[in-house]
Amino acid sequence: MTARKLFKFSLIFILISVLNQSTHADDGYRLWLKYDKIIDTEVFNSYKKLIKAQLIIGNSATSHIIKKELALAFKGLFGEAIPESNELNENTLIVARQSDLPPGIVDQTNHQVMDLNAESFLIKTASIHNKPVIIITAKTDSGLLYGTFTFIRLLQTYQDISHLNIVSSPKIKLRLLNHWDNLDRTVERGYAGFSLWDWHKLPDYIHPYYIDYARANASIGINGTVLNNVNANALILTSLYLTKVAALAEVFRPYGIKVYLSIRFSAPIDIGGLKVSDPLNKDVQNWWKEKAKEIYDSIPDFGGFLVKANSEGQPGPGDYGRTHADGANMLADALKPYHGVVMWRAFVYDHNIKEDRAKQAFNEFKPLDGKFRDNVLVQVKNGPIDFQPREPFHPLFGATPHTPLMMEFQITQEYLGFSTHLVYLGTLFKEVLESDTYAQGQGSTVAKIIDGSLYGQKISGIAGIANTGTDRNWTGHIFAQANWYAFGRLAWDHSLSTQEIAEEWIQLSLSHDKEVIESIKKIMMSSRETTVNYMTPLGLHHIMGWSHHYGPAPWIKDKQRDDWTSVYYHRADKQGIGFDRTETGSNAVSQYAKPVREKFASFNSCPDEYLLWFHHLDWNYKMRSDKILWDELCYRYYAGARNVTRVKELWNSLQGKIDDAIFTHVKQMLAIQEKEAFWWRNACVLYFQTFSGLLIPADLKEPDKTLEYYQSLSFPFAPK
Ligand code: GCV
Repeated sequence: MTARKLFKFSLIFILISVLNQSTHADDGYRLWLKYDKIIDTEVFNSYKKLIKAQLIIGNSATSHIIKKELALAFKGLFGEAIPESNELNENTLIVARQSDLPPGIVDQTNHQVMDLNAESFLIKTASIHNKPVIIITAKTDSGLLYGTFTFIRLLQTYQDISHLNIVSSPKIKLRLLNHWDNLDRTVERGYAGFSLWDWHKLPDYIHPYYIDYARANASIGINGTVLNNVNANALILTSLYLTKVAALAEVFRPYGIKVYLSIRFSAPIDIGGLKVSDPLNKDVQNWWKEKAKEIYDSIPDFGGFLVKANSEGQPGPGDYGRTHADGANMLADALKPYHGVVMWRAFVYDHNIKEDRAKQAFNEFKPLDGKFRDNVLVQVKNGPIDFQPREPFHPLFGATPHTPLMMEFQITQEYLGFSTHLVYLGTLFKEVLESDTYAQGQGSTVAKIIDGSLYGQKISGIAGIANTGTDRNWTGHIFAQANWYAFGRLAWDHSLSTQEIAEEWIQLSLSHDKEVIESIKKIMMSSRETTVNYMTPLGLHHIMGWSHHYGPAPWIKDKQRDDWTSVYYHRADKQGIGFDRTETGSNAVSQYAKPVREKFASFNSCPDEYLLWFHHLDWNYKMRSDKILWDELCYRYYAGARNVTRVKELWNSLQGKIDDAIFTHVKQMLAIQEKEAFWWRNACVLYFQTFSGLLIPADLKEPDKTLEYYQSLSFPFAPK
């Protein structure tokens, strides 16, 4: 080889090595289960000392999954496999159901395992024949799997594992994702591509991401999935589709995930050839019984039905003059022999009732308390309108001692910037869960109602509208993964703090560097408040683009329903702004328990966050900040937008400290978010100014475009 050629080859070699080091492009597919090699030598060595072999006892499908997951994790984290063992050696990791534990170990764990429920687990350092070991044990396979994922998470987050004694049980029984996925693979309010479920190729083709979806969910304790949209197509219940559903159920089963379906109430007519779907009609009742039997024949652990009825044009028992309880009970009776549940949604508002939409669910469901079968849960959105950036908690929480209420959160960001805006929802979820309803005196938090502890209810549940799709990174925005993650972690344990969840997620997904973690945590923790400020500060709500809900449009009026317009909600006029929900207005405030009612009803005690939700106030109303309302509104809008710029700068300072591909992805998203935050700010301030007639405070920069410009924008193909 000539010197010239040698030089050329060396150059290429150096170039390839440099590229290999600096352009590890993380596409986000691995979510929080990355298992990248441990970079901290001290941690690495301590783990290598403590885990020398793994012994997994059991022969079920779940045991095999556990074995595979641990092998994958060890290979990634340690760069090499940890040998599997058939016997107990020093520093062996033992994973076994309680009933399979070797006798010496049983003695050391028995009293703790006795307290476990079917999904709980114990992770413990112990010794057998004087040899130190680590044990993961549970009563069931699901518990073991949760314990395994928790143990892996300890390693991923570099925790000390030399003295472990973790007992963990889920606080809520049903922890579900709700997919608003249609059979044609579009996703209602989905911003991350198409539906994950490839119905056309099912049941024969099992896409590998079904398995990764199950792994991700199991790793955070989610134990159920409603596969299809609540605006349901009855075809899902035909045998053609049930075979496909059964195939998915089979994939998910060993991961402890049950499959549920949204049903269309008129299915007996749509696909059953009946003339009615009246819940009191014998033929209709029998049709559902037969259908339940058919489902359970192929999916023995089928979870049950989710129902949207008599809401936004969906059919329901009301079509026959029957109540929601009549409808729910008919389905509950059909599912009862197989231990299935009905999750009946409280998101209802009637076309013909001229009542404040915020009041309608309470008005319809409160009188039905105690009338539902014991396998019915009423699923309630977190607030009384519709997943707005901020709403007070739904007044039904606490109001139904005899009916278990299931929480419905929206993980997909329909009203929070789609998947383009970085908004960490952990803080929103937590704010709602910690709200005190005072239903049984102080401390009657929403969380205690949801987990069943306040009224001693036997079933409990929480659902999150999924933000997943076929986008390579699953959720559109890398940070939207954190919302899926936070939902799962809080569903398992609502006492976790949102900071600790954020920190955990950052370590699992982005970095172990302390400064980087702190910067990103700062970004995440303030992100929801920032968004509220540039979209709907001070309790404003429902002022977004018509139908697709993209961008600001407080000027929307004259639609087929008043309560689908923006002007209905903000009620701005020359005198002031806000929806009077006190006695002098719709009196929605009366639906809350006394101390809450009193707090919200007086503008002196009503928190600023909910002020315009409950009150119509003068533009010159003096706020706590000493500013007049108009000025405060402007400052909030400007602060929100300004904060996005700050976040952008903080993010840019992280270049080179996190994966390049992720850095660039988020950087571009933040640029869009910044543009849209300024758009929200300008459009809203200019529009409300037409009513207030007041100047934008002098220290704030005037918007550079006119209101007419913002009103002229249209987005015919915005996702919806
Ligand atoms: C699935 C809102 C959304 C609809 C959604 C509905 C619901 O109105 O905009 O897309 O429909 O809530 O939760 O049923």
